[in-house]
Amino acid sequence: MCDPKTMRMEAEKRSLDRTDQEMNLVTIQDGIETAWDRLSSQQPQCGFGQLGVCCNNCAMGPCRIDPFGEKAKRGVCGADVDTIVARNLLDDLCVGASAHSDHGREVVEVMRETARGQAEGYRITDGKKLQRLAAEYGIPVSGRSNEAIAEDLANGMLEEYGCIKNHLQLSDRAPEPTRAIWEKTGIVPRGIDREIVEAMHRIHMGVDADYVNILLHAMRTALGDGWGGSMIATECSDILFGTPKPLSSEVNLGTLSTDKVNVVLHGHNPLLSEMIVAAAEDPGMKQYAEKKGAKGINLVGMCCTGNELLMRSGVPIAGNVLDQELAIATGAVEAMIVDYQCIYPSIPATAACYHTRVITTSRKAKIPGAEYMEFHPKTALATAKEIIKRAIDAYPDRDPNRVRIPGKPMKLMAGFSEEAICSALGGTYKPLIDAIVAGSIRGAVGVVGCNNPKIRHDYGHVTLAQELIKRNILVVETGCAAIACGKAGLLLPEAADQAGEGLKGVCNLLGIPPVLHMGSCVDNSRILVMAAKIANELGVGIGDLPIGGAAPEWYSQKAISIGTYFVASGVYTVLGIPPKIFGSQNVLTLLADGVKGITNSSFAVEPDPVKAADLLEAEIERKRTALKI
Ligand code: BF8
Repeated sequence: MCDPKTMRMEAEKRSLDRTDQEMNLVTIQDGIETAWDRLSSQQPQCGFGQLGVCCNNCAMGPCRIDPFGEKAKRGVCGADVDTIVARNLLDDLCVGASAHSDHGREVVEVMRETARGQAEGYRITDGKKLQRLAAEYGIPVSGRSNEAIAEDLANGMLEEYGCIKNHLQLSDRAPEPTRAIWEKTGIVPRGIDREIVEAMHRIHMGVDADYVNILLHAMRTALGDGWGGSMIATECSDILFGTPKPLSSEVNLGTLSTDKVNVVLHGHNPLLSEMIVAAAEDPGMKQYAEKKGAKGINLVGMCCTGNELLMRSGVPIAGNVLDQELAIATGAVEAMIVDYQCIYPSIPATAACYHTRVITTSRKAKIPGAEYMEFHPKTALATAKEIIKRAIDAYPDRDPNRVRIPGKPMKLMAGFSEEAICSALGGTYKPLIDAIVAGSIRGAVGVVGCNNPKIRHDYGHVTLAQELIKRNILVVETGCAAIACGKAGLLLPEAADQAGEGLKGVCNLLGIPPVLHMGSCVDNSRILVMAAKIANELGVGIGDLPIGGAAPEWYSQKAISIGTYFVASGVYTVLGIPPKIFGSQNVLTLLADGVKGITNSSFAVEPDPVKAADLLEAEIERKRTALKI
């Protein structure tokens, strides 16, 4: 591809955002390999794999079912296509639920170490939330220090991972009609790790072969993530670092600086990134940067750890998951500091083309070619300073002739925790409910999830959000979806001009955007809590509400878990990328239709975001009619 016009067309085809297009062009011109190139080199991708009909679980295999011919209708063990497809889906879901929940466990452990005075630099920031949570767990608060309460709360939450009481406290936040459905169907989550371990057991050859039974357990495992591990991650992060409130900041690759040390914080857990922010504020660090010729230190976020920092401290965010290579290709990144999840293993190879240092920090996520600096709560601040120092040390190696920072940052508004939304409404959801009942707002949709190079970068998120707000449907977002809409200017109050008259009026009245940034992917739990509170006010289940969910560009197993706990909680969910289940008509029918009879919600697959908006709107109207509003 050497013709400049062709290269530009390819760059524009890859991404929606101008700054991303500019950097795509640079990578194409300079031959810097990205996910788009690797996707192309993988073509054609395995058709059996896409249908979910391969089984590589045991040494009698690998097997694959021929979905079209008469031969090979069962694996060597005798599993048919329904069993194999359902088992594979549960396997993927477990990976996603584990990622969220293990992240949550680390936050609780640090909360406990903080309470015991064993974690350097951490403190209890939101004492009120701590006390509210303690009350939910039945922990006495009167006359006790925050530290004593936090230690008990951490122990109570950690117990729920293994769980001998067979009950997750925070699942009681779900409305009674929703919990009754779980009870009746036998999908009440009994523990966070427990459901995942049981799922692994069921996947073993010769255990669960009934696809319905397997999929019901998938729901239970996902509920343990949404109402357990993820919710714990969100709540304890708020306790330690503060519950987000509306604030302004900036987004896109233009947030990188031409004359400061650029440090990109990429990954998921705020435990690391919050300490890096604290370390970078040390005046000694700034002086050190100046000594090396820089004008200071510019911290920017990426992916969900970026969302965590943006939500609480307004740290600018450089981009979402498909931006990680593009950021390095600006030639202006001194260090990319990562913990875990969604970090391309090839990042050190990309960084090797520049002066960029990739620093891994988690014992469970090492990457060959990266520098490793193990991060422990006990010595967190000291390690964070050492990491910043390494970033500064790279600054003199920056080649100014190779620096290409594209465009200007886009402004945005973020920080819409569930508490912040409720307080923007005046401390109660009544005004929102009134607007929904009156029809000026038809309903709400959570647009969540990743980027996937199979879909034009950000196109799915942005187009779907635009379509929904036009139809007076409020959009709440998390993860890479929120970053995509931030780049497109949809997280600004002025974006209400793109909304239908009813939604526009409400947004203008409250001074909020029509697309609300609710946080990282574990913060989808904030959406659950909001839905539960609204359902409780109306005296109905979540499945009765005129709401929906969508993951237009998902790639991650975490998204499978999120989508499944949405559906199991009663939220109709549209996926933009087909999950690997199309090899089994039975699995497909159950998830797209059969489940409706259980949770009054289901999955749909629709790659075209305009058609996805049609589906979501139709579902919202169906629910409105049933509610007689
Ligand atoms: O947890 S949205 S690509 S960054 S998986 Fe990853 Fe997907 Fe982005 Fe956050 Ni969520």
